[in-house]
Amino acid sequence: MSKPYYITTAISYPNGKPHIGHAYEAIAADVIARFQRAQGREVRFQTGTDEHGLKMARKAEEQGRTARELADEMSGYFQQMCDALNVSYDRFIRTVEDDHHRASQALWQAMEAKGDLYLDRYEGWYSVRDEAYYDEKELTQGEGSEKLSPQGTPVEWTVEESWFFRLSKYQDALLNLFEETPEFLQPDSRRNEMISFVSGGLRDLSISRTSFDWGVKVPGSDGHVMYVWVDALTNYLTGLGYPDMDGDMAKFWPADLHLIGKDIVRFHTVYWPAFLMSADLPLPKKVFGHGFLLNRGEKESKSLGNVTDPIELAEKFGVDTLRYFLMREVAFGQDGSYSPEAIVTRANAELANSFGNLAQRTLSMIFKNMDGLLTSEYAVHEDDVTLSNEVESASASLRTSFENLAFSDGLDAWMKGVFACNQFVDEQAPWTLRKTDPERMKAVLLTLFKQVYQLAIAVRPVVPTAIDNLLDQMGIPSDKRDYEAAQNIEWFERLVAANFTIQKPEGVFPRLDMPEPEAV
Ligand code: ME8
Repeated sequence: MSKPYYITTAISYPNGKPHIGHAYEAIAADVIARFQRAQGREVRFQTGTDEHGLKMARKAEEQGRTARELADEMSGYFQQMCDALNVSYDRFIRTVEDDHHRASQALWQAMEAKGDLYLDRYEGWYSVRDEAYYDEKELTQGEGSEKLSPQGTPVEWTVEESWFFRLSKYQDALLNLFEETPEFLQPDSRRNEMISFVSGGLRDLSISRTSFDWGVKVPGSDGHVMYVWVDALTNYLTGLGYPDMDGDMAKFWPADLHLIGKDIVRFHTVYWPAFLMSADLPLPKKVFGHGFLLNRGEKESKSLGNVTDPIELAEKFGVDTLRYFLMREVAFGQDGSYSPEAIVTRANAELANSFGNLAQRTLSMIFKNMDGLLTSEYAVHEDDVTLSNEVESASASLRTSFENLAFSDGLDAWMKGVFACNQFVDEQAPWTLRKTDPERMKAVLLTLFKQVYQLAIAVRPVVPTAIDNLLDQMGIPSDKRDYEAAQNIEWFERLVAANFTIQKPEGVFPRLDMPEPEAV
């Protein structure tokens, strides 16, 4: 049995509706989860919402309702988005849930038992938008007397009694971690940023607040709620039943991958491993900080009026199209840009005209010229072997790239396999063979059928609905849709030996119309 695999996304702040960045992260994590399942691994996949903290409390106050009401409404939109985008999570966690409060308090007590917590007074800068503390030296001057965080958000001077975590004690351990286990934090550029941040000196971290009560209560300390990032990070343990160390904790912890955006790398690779070391828990194997998605090169914001609802985008272009575009267009780890024209161009060129056309041509020729009936009794030609080697190598490259989270490279390799097949169709010209050498035509179509199957299995984690639709038409049993089945196709020979027929094919990747230019 291969090892279980645990993957998480960040949990989103439900202080508004989800945006395209949230969709991007959820889709990428889903592709990884499906890819690992296709490799035969038992996967646990968690996503959810991060509902406590001052940002939520203030937003609710602005709207004249309770934080819980705001959280209940908005969290629902995040879950709907995941469902609409076919995100195959095992748990959608909400930090207001009881088991999460228990897990956060247990982690707190473990850190306290280690002697890592003490009560003091916090005086310093806080950004509500980032829910983060900053040192004076990290700030820049905004307009007038306003000071800004490194993320460009306003900070406010905060003075209150607070519990502190001895973060400074973990400085050397963290530097060792970055140096000795480079795969812990990827991509490399982000690791360099964190090495320089930690080398600059770590101060102890204020981890409780007394000026509001929207959070997890600090055990045994009336009036204190936990700093929202302490409870937020703990969600990764809650979902596995922590503090119970048997069951899912034993099976899935440490996490294989925390997938997060580049703006929250500090929390996940400095604070989180320090909390875990303090509580004597193993560290996650990898944290990957992906880039940001921009709308035509610009950050989306309410003031620019360019905020896109990811569900509308999926409804307009198709869920699979959006998933494919996001994984294909952006080099994972770097920032990327999207626009309706770029989505349509990519989908038409690669999904509709290349792969979709290949599948449709192959299946309709089998349907029309062979009554949909495949058998395996044809002489194999050298060209057939060459093509299947090319496709095999494209699929193997996709798998290696996906293992390294290089989705765009993997899909590029996949397209090479698709091109090789389309070239084979043109060269072999089965429509001519139909008259000149019908036996060879059948052999060519059987070869193509097998390659379409291979290419479909390779890309299935990215475009699951369209591929399942195609595989249904091809008559591929549902338990033969993973990498293991695609690598060892003896079952296929048995299947075609017994009157194997395909259905009348229908295209699975429609050609999309180019959107009208928007009126300015
Ligand atoms: O940071 N492109 O929540 P969040 C790509 N609650 N990714 C983006 C993005 C964009 N334009 N904008 C945001 C939080 N993200 C915390 C996380 S985890 C214990 C707590 C990513 O709703 C962002 O980097 O602000 C993060 O990974 C996720 O979306 C949620 O962001």
